[in-house]
Amino acid sequence: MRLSAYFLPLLKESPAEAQIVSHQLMLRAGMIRQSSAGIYSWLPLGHAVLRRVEQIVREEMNAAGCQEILMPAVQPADIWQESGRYEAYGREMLRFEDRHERAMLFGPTHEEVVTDIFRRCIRSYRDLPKNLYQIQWKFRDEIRPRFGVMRGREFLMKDNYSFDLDFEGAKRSYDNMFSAYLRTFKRMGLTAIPMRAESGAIGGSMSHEFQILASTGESEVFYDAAFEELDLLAPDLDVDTIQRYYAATDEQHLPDACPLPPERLRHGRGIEVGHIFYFGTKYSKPLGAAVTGPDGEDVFVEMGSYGIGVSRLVGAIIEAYHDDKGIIWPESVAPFDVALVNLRASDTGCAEVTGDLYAKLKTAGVDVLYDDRDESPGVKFATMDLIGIPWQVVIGPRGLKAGVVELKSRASGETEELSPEAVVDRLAG
Ligand code: P5A
Repeated sequence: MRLSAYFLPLLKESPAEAQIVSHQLMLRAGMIRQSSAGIYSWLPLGHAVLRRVEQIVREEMNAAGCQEILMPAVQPADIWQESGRYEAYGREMLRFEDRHERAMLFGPTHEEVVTDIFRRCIRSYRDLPKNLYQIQWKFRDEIRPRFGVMRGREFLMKDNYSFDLDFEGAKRSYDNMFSAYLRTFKRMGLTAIPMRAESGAIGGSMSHEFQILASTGESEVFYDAAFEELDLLAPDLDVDTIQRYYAATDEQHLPDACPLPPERLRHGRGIEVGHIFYFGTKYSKPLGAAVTGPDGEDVFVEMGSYGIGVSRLVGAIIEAYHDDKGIIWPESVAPFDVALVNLRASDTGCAEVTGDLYAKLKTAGVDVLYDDRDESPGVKFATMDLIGIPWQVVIGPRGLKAGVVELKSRASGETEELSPEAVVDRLAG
């Protein structure tokens, strides 16, 4: 992509309404624009990151044995009346009527819809277990939408739902999701600590939130100092062991009942990027989602639901990866792999080498943003540092005399001089 043609509306100043760094940087870097309170448009740069985050989530869900579906954003009220949540959900639910005066709503979550699908399609225990997921926009009319995409009213969630015959199966599904979440966040460069949590409006008896530690996080968290050393993906560390380490959000943490000695208890703030629930038959019973069991008797299915805040993650990653110049994308979610910075667009030699590099990198499947604008080096560096592409290739007349260009890492700031051919080999390798 040539920067001269790219839709990238950068802002020089941090907008006054943005209180935390990720929100400021997303606006300044032209990733999002607010449409109304808590509702955003995703512009090309932001959209590219959102899609990459979504794709990692999708791959990990598929690898964990889940199947992708897509349920409607707009739902009928009657299934919520059946589950008993229609009144209970309160004003966070956006409710409206269609032209036939049927009560409808914009889905804040999908337990009812998926249970309705299940009860109409599955009859026998032989069809279990099942685990269905979607990546779909939700709407929650939050009292206080804030921090940009972190607490939006419209937001993108990956939600999945497991169906099992009994508690043992449901716990296996829960633990399977628990591990999949640790892997998913790790691939984005994030360490998420699983914490015992309240199950709130979703309900149920077992629940973990996945929290990224960050001073700007909305959750107050308490956890064992051991988490600072633990490799949560170590092959010899099983889910039960991780679940035995103490970590809890403030609603669950009772200072008097905390099993940790004071010197091992850490207290901080976190960003909740995922939340998983086991709730047994809370929805299957009222909605009548039963299968015929091995002995011929009907059994209400045991369910759990599992959510990842896909759009929130984009903000959370920036909270974890930035400096005073801008964003520093982990390679796994970066909107482009590499930026080409031509220091002298008017110099035919520089333009030729940059154009050639651009073509070769693209052919090799590398995603390139080519700054072909006629701007000063200072403006070009500031742009690339702000938007955070992991690698910058700087092409200037002085280097070209010696046959080299500069390869710079956004994260470490380290530079290396290489021939243009070597740059292609390195980045395409
Ligand atoms: C689990 C999947 C649920 O809704 N039902 C389906 C369950 N859980 S949850 O905790 O309420 O939400 C899951 C994740 O969605 C993100 N999230 C939000 N992101 C941005 N803005 C919001 N207003 C918002 N609300 C929830 C969080 O990451 C949460 O963990």
